Amino acid sequence: FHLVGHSLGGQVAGAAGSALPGLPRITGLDPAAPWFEDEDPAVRLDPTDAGLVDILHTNGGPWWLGYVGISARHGHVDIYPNGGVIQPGCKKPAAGALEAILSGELLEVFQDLAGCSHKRSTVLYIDMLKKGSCPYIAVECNSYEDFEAGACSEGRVIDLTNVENEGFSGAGYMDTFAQTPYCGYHYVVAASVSADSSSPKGEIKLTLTSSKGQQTTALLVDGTIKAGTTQSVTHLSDTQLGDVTAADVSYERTSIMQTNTFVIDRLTVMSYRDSDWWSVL
Ligand SMILES: [Ca+2]
Repeated sequence: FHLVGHSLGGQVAGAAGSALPGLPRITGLDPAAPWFEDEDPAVRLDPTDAGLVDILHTNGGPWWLGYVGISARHGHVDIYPNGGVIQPGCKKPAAGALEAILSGELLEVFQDLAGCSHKRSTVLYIDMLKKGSCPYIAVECNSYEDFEAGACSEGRVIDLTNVENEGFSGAGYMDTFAQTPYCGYHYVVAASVSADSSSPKGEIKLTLTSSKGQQTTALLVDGTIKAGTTQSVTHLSDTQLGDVTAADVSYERTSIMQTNTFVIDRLTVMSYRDSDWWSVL
């Protein structure tokens, strides 16, 4: 048996598991937080409820601010798509509340708010079961911020369509798109900015072209471009790149008072999935 439960159902699956010794697996899809988070493991989903407890967190946060799911790790495997709080294409509760008041469409907006990020866990899970054209992987990392900054390029890569055979225990992070196909190809893009550059403020985008002609545009920096450092980012591409052979740099400065010369000495692109490195000088 493999129990899969969404929201309150995730907590119910935990209760069922604690009453059924030997249950092999429970998958919790954004298990509900109100009245469960920080409570005793006996009354909530926890790793003792099944041989493998894996959780997708998609709307974790304080329930009094409108979030529905638990954000803390409560399983053997805890996966945080897009950081696990707000999903792409969904609104933050506070911003949505303002919109609801302004538009007068309170009921519609609140229904959308309560559901969008929270329900995304079920949408993603069903998509994973279908094993479609793009990979569902997550990367072991200490935090979503580190993952986004490309700091976990050596973290373990977990195949989410095969969690039961991965033997992994810990927290994993991934990005998705706002609509189907949600999954994509994760890359670390890292650029060494020469020490004799200025450190201007602005936005750097890199359009990478592979030898087979695929292209993707990564936002490398949005803020201060730090001279003498390596700027890195995790980028989700909708196409699988082959060898990256060219990179077009676009720079939009946000401060007119500063000099804005910077030199990228070295650019590397790594696929999390294949762990192969390519260099573009
Ligand atoms: Ca329990």
